[in-house]
Amino acid sequence: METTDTIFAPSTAIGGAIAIIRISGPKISEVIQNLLSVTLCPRQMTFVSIVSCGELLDEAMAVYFPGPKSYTGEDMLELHCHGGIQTVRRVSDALLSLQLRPAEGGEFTRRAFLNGKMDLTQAEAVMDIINAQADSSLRSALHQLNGGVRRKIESIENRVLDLRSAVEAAIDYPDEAEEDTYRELLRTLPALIDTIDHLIQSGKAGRALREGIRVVIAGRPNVGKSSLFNALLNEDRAIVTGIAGTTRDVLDERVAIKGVSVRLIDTAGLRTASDEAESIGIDRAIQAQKSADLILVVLDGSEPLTDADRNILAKTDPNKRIVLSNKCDLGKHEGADLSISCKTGEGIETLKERIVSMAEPALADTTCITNLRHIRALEQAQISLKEAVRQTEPDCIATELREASHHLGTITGTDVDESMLDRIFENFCVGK
Ligand SMILES: Nc1nc2c(ncn2[C@@H]2O[C@H](COP(=O)(O)OP(=O)(O)OP(=O)(O)O)[C@@H](O)[C@H]2O)c(=O)[nH]1
Ligand SMILES: [Mg+2]
Repeated sequence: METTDTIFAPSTAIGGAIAIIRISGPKISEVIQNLLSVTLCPRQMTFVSIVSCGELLDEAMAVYFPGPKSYTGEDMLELHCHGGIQTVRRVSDALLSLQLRPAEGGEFTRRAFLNGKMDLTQAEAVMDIINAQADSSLRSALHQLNGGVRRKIESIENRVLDLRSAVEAAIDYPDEAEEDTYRELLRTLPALIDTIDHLIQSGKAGRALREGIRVVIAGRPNVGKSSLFNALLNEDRAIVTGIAGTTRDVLDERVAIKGVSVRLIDTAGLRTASDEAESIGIDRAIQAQKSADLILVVLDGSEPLTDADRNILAKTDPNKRIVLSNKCDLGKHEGADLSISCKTGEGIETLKERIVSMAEPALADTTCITNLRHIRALEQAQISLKEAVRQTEPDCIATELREASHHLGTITGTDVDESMLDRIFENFCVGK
């Protein structure tokens, strides 16, 4: 793509103390000459007056990054102006009058990709970093920015490429030796398919966890589930009463617990329902438990265990639950994992730590591929490779392998078209 025009955009949010305007393209020297009338040392912040048509627009700091040692790989200039919409407007007008163009969302990063400063997974990581809601998402995006995903995909791409050259050699020079070479390599294909499968599965799991681990609060009526829901959310979200059967529907709220994104789910108390609404609520509670990453089983410490409690304990997986003895201000069950009181707040902090520590091993794996586009492309590549295993004719095998290479190439960006780039960068913010 031709990138001969010079683009600019404010890169900071309106309303801050400082507004950074980024400029990239061949007209940087002209901008410096016309608006700053100083010589800027590369990569050195310099105090400047921005003057257009004899009028002072702002006193600012400027940094000049000559290409290719810049973010986009082109000549770049950053103007650190005073914040506020008027300054940004006046400087933008001056840049427009020099025939510069306002940048589209993600255009700086798109240029960085097109100029070979980063591969596509790294370009996408830039946006993931900006959008990261939880600490674990940020860490995984940084790993991606660092080339972690690219390296993984490239190693798979190389193995497919080796196989392709062997098969294509056997097509071009059909003799026994060539045939043996590629048959040998073909035997390694199932292992490669397994590797891809592992990447897809761990990627999907990691993705789900990053979107929020599902923590379901379960227990018989009136033990304090909704009180716990409110305590973990730090707000009075669910209705709490002394009457058993208060919660009817499933309540679902997002909360960050010590940097981990959690989908907290309050459910109806499990018992024989007294009416239709409660019965539906109980069915939903059972469904919610099935899809939980973690279940908080709440017992009422002020009362002896009942059959309903024992039933819930029997039906939940000990590896996926924390058994809580609530109302410890009144009494406790010794067999529980932790005693808490939603009334006094006792044990709630410890509970938060336990929730996070149960989720952490999975979240600590920052190396998994969590971008949906990458997962989809891996799935496509896997389909082609499986097809290659099934084929017997070298021609057909080569076709499938080429297809697999193409799908892998779309991930790192060695094999993408304009429309795909448009789709990827359309969600970027302006100035990045
Ligand atoms: N003393 C004491 N009372 C509590 C505690 N936690 C909850 N309660 C009380 O227990 C009663 C039931 O609390 P809820 O949170 O509505 O219980 P629930 O498990 O959601 O009940 P259902 O929605 O009916 O299944 C309320 O009167 C709460 O005030 C606690 O730690 N100590
Ligand atoms: Mg409730």
